Amino acid sequence: MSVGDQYKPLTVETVPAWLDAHPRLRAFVPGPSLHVREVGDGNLNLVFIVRDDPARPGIVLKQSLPWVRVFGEGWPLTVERARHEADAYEAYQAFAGRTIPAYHGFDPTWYVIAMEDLADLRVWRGALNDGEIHAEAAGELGRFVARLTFHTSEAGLAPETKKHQAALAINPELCRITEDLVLSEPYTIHEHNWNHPGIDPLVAELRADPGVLLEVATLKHRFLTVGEALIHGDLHTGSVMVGGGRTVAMDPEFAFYGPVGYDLGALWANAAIAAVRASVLDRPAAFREHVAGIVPESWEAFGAELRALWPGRVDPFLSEAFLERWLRSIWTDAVGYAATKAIRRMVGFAHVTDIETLEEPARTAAAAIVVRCARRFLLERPAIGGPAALWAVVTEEIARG
Ligand code: SR1
Ligand code: MG
Repeated sequence: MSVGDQYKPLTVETVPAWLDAHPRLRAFVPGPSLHVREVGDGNLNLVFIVRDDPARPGIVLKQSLPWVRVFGEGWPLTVERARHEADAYEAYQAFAGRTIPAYHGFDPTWYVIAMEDLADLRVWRGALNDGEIHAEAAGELGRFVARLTFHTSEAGLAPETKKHQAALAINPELCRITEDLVLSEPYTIHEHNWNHPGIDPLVAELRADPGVLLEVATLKHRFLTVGEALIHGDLHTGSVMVGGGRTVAMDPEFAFYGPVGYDLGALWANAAIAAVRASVLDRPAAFREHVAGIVPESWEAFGAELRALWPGRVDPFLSEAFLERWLRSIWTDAVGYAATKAIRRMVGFAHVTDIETLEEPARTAAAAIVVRCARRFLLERPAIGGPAALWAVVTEEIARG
């Protein structure tokens, strides 16, 4: 979809006039002069923090560009992703409470979403990179995924309603990014891919392993065909903000009706990556235990919340026993997607600061450990029955160095 004539990328200079033309949003920052900072550090969009007093929260404006920000105009990407993000926030508002930013509206001409300025919070990836402990984050995210699982699936919606919601939420261009960048390209020779030369042999082995390729094809097929709930679609630690006891999931521009395990897998891949970083940096034991708790705490909170919500399901035929079976299926998916989300960050287009800010030789050593963990997640999935077994793989591979 091309942008209209009135669309222009905002700049720190043009944001004040844009806000003046949006009085309802300007009311969040009523002072006479505005301080605007562009703080987008993701791969795709512009993000502005706007304040009338630099010391007090104001408003955040996020605008999609008609291309991939980190690549440039040579990689076009639909601006409609902002609409998908806005729609996801609207849907999540009904049950997510303060685990999403307060959502203030969407401008469909400029593809701008307005939301809460999460002033005292920081991106969880950066906090983990710095060795900060945010004890509540994993549990909050597990509960958030459980709530979206319940309230946007046939558990919480009449089947007709769910089908209409799913139709409105189709997000083919953003899904295609995932299908390509996460679930295909890393396993092929592709110009988007890169890795540290020290892991070339591991990468070659991965790409030549029929068992790996079959698992990834299966996961890709499930991503293409399974529409369980309105998943976030990109729930890595860079899509989460933490601070002051609050945990906020943001950036749901990849949201669509997909497999729930994809969201948990995204979180767990990044927990494994954070654990490997913590190990090569020899972080204190308390921090390493905190990171080791992310998978069990999120999984337990997810299961507990979904079980607590289940008596309120709209279709009693979806029994308690069915829920237990569904939880097993979500677990199995999540382990597989954790593998693919970890591998894409070591081998594919978009890498992560957890690893890339390490000095050599730690950087290459860390990437190798992550790839070995992820390969085992894929191949040993049937034997990885719970968080302890999953984390045992991480611990063993870290110990191998
Ligand atoms: C083109 S880079 C795309 C990646 O950035 C987002 O954060 C998603 O993870 C996506 O795969
Ligand atoms: Mg993002």
